[in-house]
Amino acid sequence: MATSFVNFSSSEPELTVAQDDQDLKSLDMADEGGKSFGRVLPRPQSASQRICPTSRLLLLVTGLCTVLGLLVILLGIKGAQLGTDQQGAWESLRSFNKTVSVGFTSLRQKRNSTSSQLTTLEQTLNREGNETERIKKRLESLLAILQQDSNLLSCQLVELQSNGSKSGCCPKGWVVHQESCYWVSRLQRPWMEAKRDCERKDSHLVVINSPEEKKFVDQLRRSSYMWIGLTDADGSWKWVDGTGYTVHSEDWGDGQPDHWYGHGLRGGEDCVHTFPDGRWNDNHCSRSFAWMCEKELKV
Ligand code: MBG
Ligand code: CA
Repeated sequence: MATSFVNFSSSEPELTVAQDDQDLKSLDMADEGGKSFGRVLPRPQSASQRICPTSRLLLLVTGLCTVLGLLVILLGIKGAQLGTDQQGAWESLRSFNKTVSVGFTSLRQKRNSTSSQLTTLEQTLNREGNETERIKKRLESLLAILQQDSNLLSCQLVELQSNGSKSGCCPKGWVVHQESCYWVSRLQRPWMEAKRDCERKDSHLVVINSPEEKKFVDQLRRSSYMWIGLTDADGSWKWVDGTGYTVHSEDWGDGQPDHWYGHGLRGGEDCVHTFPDGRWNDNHCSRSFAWMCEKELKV
């Protein structure tokens, strides 16, 4: 036996109460044909089934409106909160900016002040430096005078103590080295005149006794060509103090001594002078060169 149910779907809004009655009747008739024992009561309807579709639509719209309203209120509250937060952040930023600006101004002032202090300090230092340099130079010159006086005094003391037989110092203008004093001429003269000049100065033309002394003489000489106290005028090589000399080729320039006669002057070459490189050459004694005198310290 088939049982039909009334369809209440919202897709059929044209369904009316009259139609419902007809349906019920048809149900009754079906039951009679099916040997039922009495009249069947209509099934109870749910609350939603009892409300008409228009009302349901109305309810739906109202619900939607309520939800939308709530959403709008929520968004409003959120927006207000956001606005408050933004205002706070803006205030903090402004205050931070102000602090930074104040700090920057203060730093700039400090920098200016430090810069002017530095300038003043620099000027003071320069002044002090100049003054120190001036005092230093004055002290140095005083010290040099003091040194000279001290040397002179010690020389005089040595001379006094030895009754004039000893001298502890070199005369002014002479250079002390080891136990000798040396003097270099500015003029140029023939060898014999140079020799006599040294003797007038209570000294002799330089006598070189060691490679060390040769090095010192080379450093002291002003001129490239300078007479020294070596000659073979009497036939053998001797120093002016009478000591003999044996020729060592390393002392001489290439091919020297050669007693050269090619100069056209009378005789050969008997007097010795330095070449620019410090090595020696025998030359005609009448030639004019600078010369060096030496005197031993009497100590
Ligand atoms: C010269 C010397 C001279 C003689 C000559 C020989 C280039 O030097 O001064 O003394 O030795 O050389 O050529
Ligand atoms: Ca020569």
